[in-house]
Amino acid sequence: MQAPLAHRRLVLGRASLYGRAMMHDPSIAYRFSTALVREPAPSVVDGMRAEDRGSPSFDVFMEEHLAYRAALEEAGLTVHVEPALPELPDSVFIEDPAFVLPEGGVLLNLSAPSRDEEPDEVREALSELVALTELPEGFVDGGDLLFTGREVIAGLSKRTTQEGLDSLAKILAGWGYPLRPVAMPEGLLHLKTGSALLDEETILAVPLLAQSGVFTGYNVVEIPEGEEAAANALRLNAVMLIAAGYPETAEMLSIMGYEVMTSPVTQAQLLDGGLSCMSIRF
Ligand code: CIR
Repeated sequence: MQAPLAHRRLVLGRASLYGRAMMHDPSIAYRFSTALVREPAPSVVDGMRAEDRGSPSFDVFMEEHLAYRAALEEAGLTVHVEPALPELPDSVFIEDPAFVLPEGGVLLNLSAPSRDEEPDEVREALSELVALTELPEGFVDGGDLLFTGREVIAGLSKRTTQEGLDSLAKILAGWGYPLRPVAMPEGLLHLKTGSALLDEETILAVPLLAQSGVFTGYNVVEIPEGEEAAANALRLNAVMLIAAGYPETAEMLSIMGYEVMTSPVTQAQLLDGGLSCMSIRF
């Protein structure tokens, strides 16, 4: 998709697919039929956060979760809802314990001790929907994995280890996808806290990540200053779903030709979460 002149300055590098051997149709990275989500439990108010800006309200979290599920459906996905797990406060962030590609899914290992039982809890539901394998060693959070259709860009965050990425790379190699580990700047929990796929050649990112060079080979669209939280977004079929409350980002993407939908995630944001973290899409 060609950016209009007003937004060309936001495009830092141009991707060229010329000459690249393509084994897969890269639009598989945003064509989805199914999502798995987990209801928040009342214990979500005790979820982890890097900085305490107040605890979420369970009632408002639930309302926003319902709106999120409706948005996924409106974007064309069938939503499977897993029951709340009161003993695991962060389990609503179901993206982290598993990673699913068109070829199958991988149950990951979470390094945060309060979250280490979450992969076990998604095993059953996910194995009914996709062929599932397990990460043999190391730690990887799903929030650090950005699938672009031709490769997986993987953030070496405080939660994700090189050992984990090495063992994930072996699984992905069997499916024909290279894994590219990238260093993460300070201040971002996960790679997808600060970036999202817009299309197979284009990534939306906070300036910190956009300017760090981790997205070499892609067009990079920078989030407007002050709206950094809008980078935790989701391309879902024809729709770009962004968090409500970021008008400059919404306008920029609309002008670029994307069909923008919004959904509020104010309570998830208090726990360093957002749109991407609350579902597994495939
Ligand atoms: C955590 O710290 O693990 C949760 N409070 C937030 C997880 C967000 N997940 C994501 O970005 N994929």
